[in-house]
Amino acid sequence: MKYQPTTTSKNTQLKLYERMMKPRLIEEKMLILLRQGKVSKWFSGIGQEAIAVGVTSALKEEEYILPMHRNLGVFTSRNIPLYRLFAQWQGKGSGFTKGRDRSFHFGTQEYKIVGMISHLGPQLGVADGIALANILKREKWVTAVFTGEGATSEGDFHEALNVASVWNLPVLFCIENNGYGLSTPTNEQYKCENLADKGIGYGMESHILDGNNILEVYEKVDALCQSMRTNPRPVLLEFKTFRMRGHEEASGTKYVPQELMDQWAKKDPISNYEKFLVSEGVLNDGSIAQITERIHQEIDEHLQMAFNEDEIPLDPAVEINDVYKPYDHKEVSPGQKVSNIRLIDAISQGLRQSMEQHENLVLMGQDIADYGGVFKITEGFVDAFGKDRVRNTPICESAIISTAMGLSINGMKVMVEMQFADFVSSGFNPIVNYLAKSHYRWGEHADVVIRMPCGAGVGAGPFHSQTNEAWFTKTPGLKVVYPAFPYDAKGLLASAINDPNPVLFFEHKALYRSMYQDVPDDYYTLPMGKAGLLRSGADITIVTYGAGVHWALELLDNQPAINADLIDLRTLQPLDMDTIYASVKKTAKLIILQEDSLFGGVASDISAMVMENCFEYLDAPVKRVGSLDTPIPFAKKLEQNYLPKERFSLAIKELLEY
Ligand SMILES: Cc1ncc(C[n+]2csc(CCOP(=O)(O)OP(=O)(O)O)c2C)c(N)n1
Repeated sequence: MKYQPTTTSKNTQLKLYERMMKPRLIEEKMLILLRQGKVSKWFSGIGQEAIAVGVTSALKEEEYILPMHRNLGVFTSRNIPLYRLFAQWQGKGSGFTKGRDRSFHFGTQEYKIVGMISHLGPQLGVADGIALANILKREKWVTAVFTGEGATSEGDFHEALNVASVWNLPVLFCIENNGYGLSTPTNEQYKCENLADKGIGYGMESHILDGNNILEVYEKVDALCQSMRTNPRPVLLEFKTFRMRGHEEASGTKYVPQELMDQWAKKDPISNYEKFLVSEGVLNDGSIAQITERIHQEIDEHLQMAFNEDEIPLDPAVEINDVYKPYDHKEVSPGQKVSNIRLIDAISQGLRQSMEQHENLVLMGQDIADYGGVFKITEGFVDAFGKDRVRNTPICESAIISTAMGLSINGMKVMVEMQFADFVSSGFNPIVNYLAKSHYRWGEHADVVIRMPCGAGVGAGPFHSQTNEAWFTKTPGLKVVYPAFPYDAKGLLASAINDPNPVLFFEHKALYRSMYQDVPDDYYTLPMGKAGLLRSGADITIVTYGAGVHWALELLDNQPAINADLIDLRTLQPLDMDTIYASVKKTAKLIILQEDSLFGGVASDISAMVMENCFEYLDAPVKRVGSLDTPIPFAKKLEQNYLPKERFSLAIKELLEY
């Protein structure tokens, strides 16, 4: 292997050598421990050290780096004490996840490292968000993110590169092309000659680098970072390298031709560099032995510390308490002056006032800037707050949700508008796996509200009518808000934005322009997790939310003989079970009405909890009423037939007569 004449100082040359040796020697130790059953899975980066070490060494300490599963050199080059890494791999308390996640699946704000989630691709969009926050804060920093060549086949790769390019974000996208994605060779993964060529399609500068040559990696990345700091732009780098061991240790390398192994063994980034440094007089046998011995000693000492550490004590309350970031709701009382406005106006007003409250709040969504969004909720916002904070996005829900995560990691608050709640399925993965799980996994909250225009009754068919809250109430780590009235919507939206946890905020489209109420003009907040008791009666409890509230009110207005408690849940996570229990203990009968199709919805869980906790108080089985278990049909009569409004009045009659 050839090393070009170098501008890198001898000191740095030596530092780079030591930085590559450390992960190599750690890995060699881990392979022994793995065979002894003392560590769990191991993803080897042997032979790829020059990339992680070179890129990390070219970045400043303040600059975020987002590594993958073969990038131990990122963690060691940021000088994380080794015992903390070892503890992480053993699931011990000194690690970064309280034993909740394994290997490199963690981040640390202290070292400005944001680790991966298993799904690989979302990492790239998170880098976009971090870089965008830097731009908005006028910080001239680069963000580096890694991906394997296999994960470039994920839509997230395409989406994240496109967003970075359209928004001109200073992200260094580093593809480690190591020949195989698990057992799949590159020719079964992509068809172009070089992955760097994909840069052209995104209008993005790209380069191919020899990933096994530390000086080439370090010098080129260093020069690029300097240039990106003064002239912010994304850059795509393809590092050619090779995976010298199995996908993970247990899986072997039988499918890799021996010639390839032999050919790449000759290109080992450490032994070649070592020879070069010896020839340059930077290293000699004595100093090599000294460095090796010093690192071995450090590894042994720190391993002992990790082994000596006790297992994490079990405490279910600690586990439950760490799912959400603790947050004290601050009540801001509504002012006296009110105006009679529609649900849609209340949401728009609440959002506008939150933009005034929080200078770091950024809005993102399709067509939300000059166009004002398809429902016009952000109309006029660009004039008031500028295009930096009110951002039109390309059509790429997954990358935008990941970008929102990155913005939050880097100190911003975010509201993402789904054009329709139905389209959230295209951003489902980062919501349920990244936003929802980060606080529990490594203590990183996701300060993101996702607004969800939802619901049927507008003749919009299967893909513009769903009320898909149950996809999210199932997922620990998310909060779910579902107001039925303008007053609640405005106050709860302000609270959702204040809350540092991820919140899905459902807004019923059929109520947007039909529902009026006197709403305070000024900013105010309402607490989450408090249901509203809209009517009081002794004979039956009706629990519902969203459009269901208005169906129930209509029924009670038309049939005054029905003597019911009517509970509007307002938020589904947290869920106010106390109000439900208290009412059921009084009325002895419960009917739960939801617009969502029946099976697996919120009503089912409420029913189960009431059966478990109030069985002795009940005079009849709990009744659930929901939509048909079909997709939502378009034609008016079919849609009416699908929705539970008619069935609700029959069911309540039956239950009263039970
Ligand atoms: C969405 C998703 N699909 C599949 C997997 C299983 N998986 C984990 S790593 C991997 C191969 C990744 O290959 P590449 O991106 O080239 O990275 P490398 O492992 O070669 O470093 C696969 C298939 C996963 N983790 N996530």
